[in-house]
Amino acid sequence: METRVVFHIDFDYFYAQCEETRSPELKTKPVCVCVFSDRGGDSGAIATANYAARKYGVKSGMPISFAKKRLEGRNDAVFLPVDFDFYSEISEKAMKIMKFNADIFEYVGRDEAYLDVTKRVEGDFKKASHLAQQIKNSIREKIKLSCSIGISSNKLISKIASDYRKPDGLTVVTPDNMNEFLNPLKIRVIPGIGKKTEERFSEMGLETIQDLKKLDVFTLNKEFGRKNGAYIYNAVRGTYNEPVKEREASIQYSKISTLKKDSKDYQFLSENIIDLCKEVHGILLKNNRMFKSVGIHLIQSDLSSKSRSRMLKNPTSSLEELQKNADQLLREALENQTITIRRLGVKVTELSEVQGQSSITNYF
Ligand code: DGT
Ligand code: CA
Ligand code: CA
Repeated sequence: METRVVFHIDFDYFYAQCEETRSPELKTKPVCVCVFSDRGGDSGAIATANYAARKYGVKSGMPISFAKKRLEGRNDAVFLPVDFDFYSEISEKAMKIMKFNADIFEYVGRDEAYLDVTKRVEGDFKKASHLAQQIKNSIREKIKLSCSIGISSNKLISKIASDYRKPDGLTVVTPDNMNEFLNPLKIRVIPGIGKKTEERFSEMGLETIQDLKKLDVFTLNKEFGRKNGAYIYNAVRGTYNEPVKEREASIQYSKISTLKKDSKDYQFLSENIIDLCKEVHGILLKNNRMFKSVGIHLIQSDLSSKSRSRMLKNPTSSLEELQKNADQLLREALENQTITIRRLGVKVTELSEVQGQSSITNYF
């Protein structure tokens, strides 16, 4: 089989770095990007933090109040609310540069993607490393963003490699030095292996990838099930062979709002859903898009949430269609509803461009 050359590209401290691009004075300060819950005050969690804040132990997922404690000594620390629209805008621009430089481009999420570049570098890892450097330079110049890139012959090792040196890293793992690279790494670097699995291996006296190679596929299957067993078996040997698959970012438009009062009254909630649909529809119009999937999101008074979505037969840009579907989803979601709802959201996905100016008017 031909050796592939695969990049995994991951933006460094993404949300926080986006904030730095629009306010460069933040660069020297600890920056925490927060998902504030609407309880007010400091309730909510840290989405991510820049490296200045990480030095104090601030981590993704940590309660905002914890992060504030850790940064108590730094009166220049900054806590900003998330601005997903802005991060998506930046992501879209950076993804364009990547796509332009790939034979096959696979979008993974706002801040990461896989690129198969085998053809354009003719299977040569030296050329690949040059190309990666060019991509990094281009993203830095045009978007003021740093990223880390891992290069190897398969997606999994590239992902591990992009995380190996951060921020602004470039790690090349050729087929010849693959084992040398993998062997000493902690088991936890394998994507999908969480704390629990790591602990189980640790109880068996296994800490590194080299240790894991002692287990045959039957033992792994018995311990973790066939699918996971095979995954781990191949992962540690560099024989995980999922190809890079063409995939574009799936854009979605959504609006969410906090209700004037917590309620489980259908009539009241329905009026709110209808208004949210109007707002979402405004965004669709502005972007000249049709949708094929509608979803609603209910955040209940205890902050737990419920979602419902449905796929339509055909793409449409009709407001009436949007409202009808969102309203039906609301009815479904409210069956046997016991606690009240605090926030409501509507989203549309599976978007496509409205072809031609005439068709957009036809839809109304
Ligand atoms: P790094 O390690 O330099 O790649 O840092 P990030 O922040 O880019 O981390 P990554 O790649 O794991 O995640 C990308 C973005 O996803 C990050 O900027 C914010 C968001 N995110 C990650 N973990 C969490 C989390 O626990 N909660 C929330 N709300 N967002 C998160
Ligand atoms: Ca990242
Ligand atoms: Ca990431």
